[in-house]
Amino acid sequence: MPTITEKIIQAHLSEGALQRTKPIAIHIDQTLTQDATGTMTYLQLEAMGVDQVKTDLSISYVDHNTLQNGFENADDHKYLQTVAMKHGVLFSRPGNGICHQVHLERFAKPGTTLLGSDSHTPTAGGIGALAIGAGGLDVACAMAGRPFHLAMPEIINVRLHGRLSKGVSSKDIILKILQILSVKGGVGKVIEYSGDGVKNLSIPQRATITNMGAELGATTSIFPSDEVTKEFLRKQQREEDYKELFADDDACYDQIIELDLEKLEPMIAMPHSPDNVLTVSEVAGLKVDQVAIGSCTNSSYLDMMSVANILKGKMIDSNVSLVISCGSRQVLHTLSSNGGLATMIASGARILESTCGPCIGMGQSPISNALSLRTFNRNFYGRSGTLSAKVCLVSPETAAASALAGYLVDPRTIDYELPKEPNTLNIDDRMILIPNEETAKTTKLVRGPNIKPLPINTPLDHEIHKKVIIKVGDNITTDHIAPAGAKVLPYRSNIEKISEFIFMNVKADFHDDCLANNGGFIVAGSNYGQGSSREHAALAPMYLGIKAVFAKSFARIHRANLINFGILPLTFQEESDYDAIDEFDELMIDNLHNLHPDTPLTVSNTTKNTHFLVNHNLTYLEIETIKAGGTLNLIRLQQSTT
Ligand code: MIC
Ligand code: SF4
Repeated sequence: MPTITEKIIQAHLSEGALQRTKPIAIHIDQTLTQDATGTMTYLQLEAMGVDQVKTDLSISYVDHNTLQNGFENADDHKYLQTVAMKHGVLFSRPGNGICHQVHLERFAKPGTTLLGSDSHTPTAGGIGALAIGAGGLDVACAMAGRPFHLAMPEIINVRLHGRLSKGVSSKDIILKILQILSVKGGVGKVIEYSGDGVKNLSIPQRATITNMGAELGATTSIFPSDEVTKEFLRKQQREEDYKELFADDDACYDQIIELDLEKLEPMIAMPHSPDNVLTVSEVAGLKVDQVAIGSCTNSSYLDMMSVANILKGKMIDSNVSLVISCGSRQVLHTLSSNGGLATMIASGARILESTCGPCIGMGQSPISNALSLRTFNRNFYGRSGTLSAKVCLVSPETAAASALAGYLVDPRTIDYELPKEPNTLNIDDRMILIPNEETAKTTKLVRGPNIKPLPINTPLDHEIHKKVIIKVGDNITTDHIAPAGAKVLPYRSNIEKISEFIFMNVKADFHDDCLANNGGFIVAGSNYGQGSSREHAALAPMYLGIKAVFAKSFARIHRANLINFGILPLTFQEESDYDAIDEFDELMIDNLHNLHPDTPLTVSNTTKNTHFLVNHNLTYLEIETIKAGGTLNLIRLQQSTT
């Protein structure tokens, strides 16, 4: 009877039972980090006093902050390399590729659990791994051998039928699902794929779909592991990692969505949300200024070869800037051997290194008021670095065809050759450093001046009386809270500095108002904290004295991050209570030392002389964590009593 998700969870269960929405804990087999979240993760691992990681495999990728326009990025990389070699973590050097693409190619295994300090960790669901994105502290805990806590997800079954038509890609499948479910439709859920259409999708195509499950807010997404998976692993010279994995025929799902691939059209997510989806044909003809191809969503060999085949023998439009980044050194190297890269260069494409690059605003900000077509997964306001730009998300085929034309083109209307799977791949893992006993003994940690000590919260007060520093609406992303981009990312290891940028594009005074009022509260609408797993969006507000967030609802990873750093995540019982609060109202919460699961809290608005009830939905463990002032404090308390 079990689904794929239930099979993997059952095999890894360390606490609880498989009852939907109830708290469970699972053993984690593999972890991954990337540099933008990794420095904090390893500082936290060090703070826990862990000598050697306890997982089957932990790997640290450097793929986000690679501009190095100053010493900060390079210093972070050196710290990451040394801390990895000291504590038994593999290290994928800058240039080796984007974490999710490399992990899919070289390490992800069907049937295993993977926890990554990046929200797109579910990319590995394409190969049948239960791959979950989390805050860095949760990943550090997993490396320390602790189980990962989550609510047993509900499971949505998406049944794919038939085969995609030429010009329609797996990106269009996930954009269609986003149109159906929206950016909060997956919260607390796993999206499990099945149907006769699955066998017609390659592993990277499946991974594009599970990658953008993050945009649904889903806990993760997963595909079966079948003959296609086996063949992919064989080409990657790791057939021994194959394990067949299907849901039972009578598996029970909470919701079923049927999708006919033959009827699907090219889709486009319009600004500024991945669920603002239309068909390309509805908006074809829009003038395009920039096209960016790559990111962990669409940078596989087949994606790149579709692009090369479309560009072949043609020149891009004179008003379009086309940038391309391959997802991994393996893809780039293979393209350089088979002529695909030469085709791209000849067409006028600007080739970037195999990193996240423009996806996280590390360069290539488009011109003012631009329409930028990107094969990425997020088009949140401001993420490209140009506030006035309109970023749309499309498939590689739509992107390449539009780069040639200078306007948005439905790729079904053009002629090109469909790419074929390569016979051989350039497999070369020498950019991945492997730790051993010797490196553990002899490596000296290198901590550059930008790497500042971890700020730690104080235990929870019994009564908190503070002002509302900011009130925001629905679907606030962690990009709104803690923006990325070339100016900010170098400070990911320096919380004092990064706290100056919190809510920068929403309310520029947020930082100063926090300081002037000795911290305060945040009030938000639904799905607060969607998007990136960056724990800086909790850690920096904590540093500024934020004690609680009152929201209509929370995104999963951000809620966990708030708890990890001792900030109360509270939900309104009534919409009208949200409406009645204004910025700078003073709120008072008391009786906090008597927090109990399922018991609401009474909040007094002392400015307006009113009261309202909020839920906290905290488990016993989460209550202990918040009371201690966060996970690290709780671990220290536990260590001092054993
Ligand atoms: C993103 O796509 O937003 C990021 C950058 O990869 C983040 C992680 C980060 O902020 O460092 C994510 O997806 O979790
Ligand atoms: Fe990197 Fe973009 Fe993928 Fe995040 S979404 S991991 S920034 S490529």
